[in-house]
Amino acid sequence: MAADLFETIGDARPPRETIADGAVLLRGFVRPFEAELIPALRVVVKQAPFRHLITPGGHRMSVAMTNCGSVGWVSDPSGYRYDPIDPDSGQPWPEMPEVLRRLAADAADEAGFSGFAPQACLINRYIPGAKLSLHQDKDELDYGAPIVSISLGLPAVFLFGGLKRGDTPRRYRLEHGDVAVWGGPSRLFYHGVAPLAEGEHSLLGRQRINLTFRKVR
Ligand code: MD3
Ligand code: FE
Repeated sequence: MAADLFETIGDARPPRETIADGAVLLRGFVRPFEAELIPALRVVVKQAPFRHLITPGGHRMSVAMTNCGSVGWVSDPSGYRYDPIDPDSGQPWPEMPEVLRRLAADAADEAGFSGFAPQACLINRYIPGAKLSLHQDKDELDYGAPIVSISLGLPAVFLFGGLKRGDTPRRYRLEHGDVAVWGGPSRLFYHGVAPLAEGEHSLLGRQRINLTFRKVR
C-alpha cells in the first residue's frame, strides 16, 4: 500500500511535509539541480561578496550575507531595508540567475502558491558557530506572497516558533538540497537557526548556504 511506503523503507524524510498551515518542507527538492545551482551562486558571490552586516542595535551578525535580484536586504545602524544598490560596491545587486528564479517558482507552485515572482534573493552563509536569532521577516510589503528557502551545504537545526516571540520553537533539521515554503498564516511566524555544528560538506566545505526568495513589493 502506498501509504506504507515510508515505513516499509524506513525513510524518516518524506519528500513533502506540511509543518504548519501554509508551511511546507520539500526535502531534497533541488538536489537534482546542484550542479547548476552552485556555479550560478559562485558568479553572484564574485560580483557581490559575502559581508557581515551590522544590526540597528550595533551588533555584527555572525551570518555573512549578500543578495541577488532587483533589490537586496541590508541592515546597518540606521535600520533594515530593501535596497536596489549594494552599499559595498555602489552598484546594483547581481541579477537573479534564471536557474534560481525557476527553482523558487517551482517550489512555491509545489506548495500551492502559483505565480511566485520574487524580486530579492537573500543569500546567507553560516560557518560553524554562526546562528540566526529568532526573528520575524516583516520588511516586505506583501505578506500574501510566501518566502521560499533553499538550504545547501552543512545541515542546520531550524527553529520554527509561532506568532509570539515567546512561543516555544519546534526544531527541524534542514539538509543540503532541502527547500521550504513559508506562506499563509505561517508567513509571520518567529524563526531562527541554531549555532551551526562543525562539519565538512562534500561540495561546499565547512559552510552552510541558505537562499531566501522574497516578493518585496
Ligand atoms: C518561516 N533565514 O534569512 S530560512 C532569513 O536558514 C532566515 O538562513 C534562515 O530566516 C536561514 O530571514 C531560515 C527559512 C525561513 C525563511 C523565512 C521564513 C523560514 C521562515 C518566514 C516566515 C516563517
Ligand atoms: Fe527570516
